[in-house]
Amino acid sequence: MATKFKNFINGKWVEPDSGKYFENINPASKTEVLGVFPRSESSDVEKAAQAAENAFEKWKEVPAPKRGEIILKAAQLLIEKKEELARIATREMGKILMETRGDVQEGIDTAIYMAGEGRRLFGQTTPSELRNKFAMTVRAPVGVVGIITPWNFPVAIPTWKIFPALICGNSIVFKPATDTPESAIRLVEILTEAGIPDGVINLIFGSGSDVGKAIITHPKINLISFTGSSETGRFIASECGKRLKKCALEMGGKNAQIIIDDADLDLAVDGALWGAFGTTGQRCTATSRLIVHKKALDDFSHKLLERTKKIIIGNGLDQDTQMGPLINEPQREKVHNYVGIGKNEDKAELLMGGEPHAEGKCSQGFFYKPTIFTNGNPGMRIAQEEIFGPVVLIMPVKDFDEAIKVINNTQYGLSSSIYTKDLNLAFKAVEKIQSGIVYVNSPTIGAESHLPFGGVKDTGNGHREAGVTAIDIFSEWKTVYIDYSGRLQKAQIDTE
Ligand code: UN1
Repeated sequence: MATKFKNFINGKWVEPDSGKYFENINPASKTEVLGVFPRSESSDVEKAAQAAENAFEKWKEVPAPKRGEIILKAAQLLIEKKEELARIATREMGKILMETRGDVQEGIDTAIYMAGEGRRLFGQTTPSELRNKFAMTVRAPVGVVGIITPWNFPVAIPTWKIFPALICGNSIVFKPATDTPESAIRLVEILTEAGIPDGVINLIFGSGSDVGKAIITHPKINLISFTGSSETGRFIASECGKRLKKCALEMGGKNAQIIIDDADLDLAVDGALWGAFGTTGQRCTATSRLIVHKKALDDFSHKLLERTKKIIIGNGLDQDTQMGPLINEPQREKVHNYVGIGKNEDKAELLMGGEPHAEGKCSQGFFYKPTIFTNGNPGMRIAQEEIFGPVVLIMPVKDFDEAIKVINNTQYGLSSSIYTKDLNLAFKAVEKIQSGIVYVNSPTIGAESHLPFGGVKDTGNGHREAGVTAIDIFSEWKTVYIDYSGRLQKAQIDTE
């Protein structure tokens, strides 16, 4: 019998009002049920929001350095439980252990960074335009925040949101993805063990259409922080817009790596493999386009194919596995559907893969072969739409200028990369590429937790997670003027 898990409201594990549950299965072995989790409804969100609102009153009064000490304790517990958490995450979402260890490490890094923010949370002091008047800014919490997270980074992405939210003094209603619920349970257990008071973090399981929508529209929830598709992000933005509610959205990507003909091609292939097939291509930052200078095309494509053929596909818990399954059957169907579209697109040529991988034990999971198309051009749907799978398109270009045009020819703008030994071209690329993150001589994945993370165009709505910019999401600026002149001074009017 699979374990039955519960929601977490006001410091207690509680059944959902509906009394209904859903099963979560292992994408590498679909007959393996990992647990049953609440199918919650808006009434559960209501209780969580009320608990969060009550808890906020006390939590915001706790000095930020003290909040930081609790977060540091959570970092220590994450370090102790890193392996256990990584294994849970691999079983839930399929990526290989090396990667889920990295996922947990990103959570640890964020916790350590945000614990330190408790002793910074800097405002500004600046001269007033008037005499005997003092001007400064301080940060205030936003209140109750709604956190809605995807399954591809079941530890890192929730921590990117939860730790800055907590250090700023907010309380939380957290809805994790339905494919990775146990990772969320373990994270909340760690926070509780570290000393986060009852009601400050509340965890509600269920679908986006029930629980997600109830969080987004709830009048007591003042901010929504979401990572997921641009389609859902648009819905959230419009619902928040109607209510004048702040929302920070991290959405899709169609990230590309440029390979100039002077590049170290072996290094560029290392980067392309990691970028395109790491996490089975299921990262917002995954490389889905390889923009290759014509002179390097044959060599690069040949090296890439030879290396891709050697990728070992399998259960992420097995030591030898290099690429795990896709998250679920609908995602595999979506990927396969895009492969079909690619095959029918004018001039695109399938070099390898393009079908499910169902050999041996893999027949039990949602595996898909690493897939490479070539002869791509920006007009193709597989060059424009986010696939979120192990599918990459090679796009030949005649020179640097064309490469820049092609890389920018997308509705998205998260992460980009260029491989070249020419310093001038590297700097030109940094300037001209329209994306939130640019890498030189490294792949499109590899963001670090103390630097801003996010994108332009349809990838984001102007916010950046991680680093100090996350503090801007989870706090409000308060501007303070202190007049110690003892008389009425009129800004913009008095001259003395
Ligand atoms: C994501 O894909 O949603 O740079 C986050 C990276 C990771 C974070 C990715 N550190 O790929």
